[in-house]
Amino acid sequence: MVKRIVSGVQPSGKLTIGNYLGAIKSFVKLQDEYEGAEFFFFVADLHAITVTQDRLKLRQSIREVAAMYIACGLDPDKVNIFIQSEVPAHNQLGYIMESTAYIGEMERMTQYKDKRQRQVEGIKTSLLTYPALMAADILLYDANLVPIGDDQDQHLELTRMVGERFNNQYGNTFEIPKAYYNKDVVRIMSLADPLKKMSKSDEIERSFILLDDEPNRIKNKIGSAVTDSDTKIYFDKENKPGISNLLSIYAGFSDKSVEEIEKLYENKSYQEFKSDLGNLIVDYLKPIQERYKEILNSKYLDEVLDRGRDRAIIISNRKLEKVYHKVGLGRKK
Ligand code: AQP
Repeated sequence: MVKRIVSGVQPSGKLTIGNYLGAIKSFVKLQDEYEGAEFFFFVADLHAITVTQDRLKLRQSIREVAAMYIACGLDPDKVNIFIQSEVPAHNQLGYIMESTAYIGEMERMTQYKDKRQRQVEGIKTSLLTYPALMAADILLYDANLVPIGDDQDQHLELTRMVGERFNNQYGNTFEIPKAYYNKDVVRIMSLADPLKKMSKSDEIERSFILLDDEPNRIKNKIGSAVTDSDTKIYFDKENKPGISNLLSIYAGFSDKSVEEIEKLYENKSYQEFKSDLGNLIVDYLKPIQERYKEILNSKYLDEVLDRGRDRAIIISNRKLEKVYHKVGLGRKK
């Protein structure tokens, strides 16, 4: 039985349509699918500081991610929404996980290898060790289902491994989580370079569409998205990565399959396709953006985050106490 579901998004900038189609849309689906489960969706601010962040921007982004969760359809009456750094047990169990995992295991993570190459001013220790914190994020809640994108596979595998290692060494303590992949979800690629993932921290602004981008900006970004010289609209990731990416985005924002969309645009131009796609995204995001504006600076958002934090603290402290006891930390009570 699915008891608890946990996931988070880093506030390393404003959220993109990649974050929505790849993660938040699935969170909303899960919330409706697993009625009996308890949900913990957090803003992963501790993960964001594995690379340097501007403190004022970070603080703003934390609020923005939380508001976007709600605007996109997460219902605070059904799910717990909280900020990771406000629940100290994440860090505390993170350290225990660092003391369970081996350095070699961290060094093998491909995200670490990729991200370290992009660091010009030195690599922070936490960029290496954050998978231990991620293991803690999940194991603290005995989550048995974790919605992730395929880029997080390796981290979830590590979580399972350190959880099992701890259980073997100290006796059964943690539920070992399973990944939840939404089969409809594909990786959304950069509009400027369709061979690269769309990322909120990309320096090229036209490479991503933000969930709170103005309508004209959205249309312009789609209009200027890199495509290929051939003029036909069909899905071929290898030879037509630009158009294939736009087809995936179209499918994500409509209830149509890629095949249906291909048919619809069989004899139409790129221009017509892009113009329709721009309008589709604008219309889809309109109610989300309206709700987002209402919530962002509201007391309601703080109430939701307080409530989520309080519940997360109760559950996570219970687990942490058990873990400390098993490891032999502190005084015997
Ligand atoms: N382009 C994408 N396509 C599909 N899914 C995506 N996700 C992110 N980008 C895409 C999914 O969003 C969830 C939360 O991601 P995150 O913000 O915690 O980390 P990330 O994957 O590193 O996202 P970004 O936007 O690329 O952030 P930066 O630029 O800071 O590294 C994850 O489930 C992810 O799969």
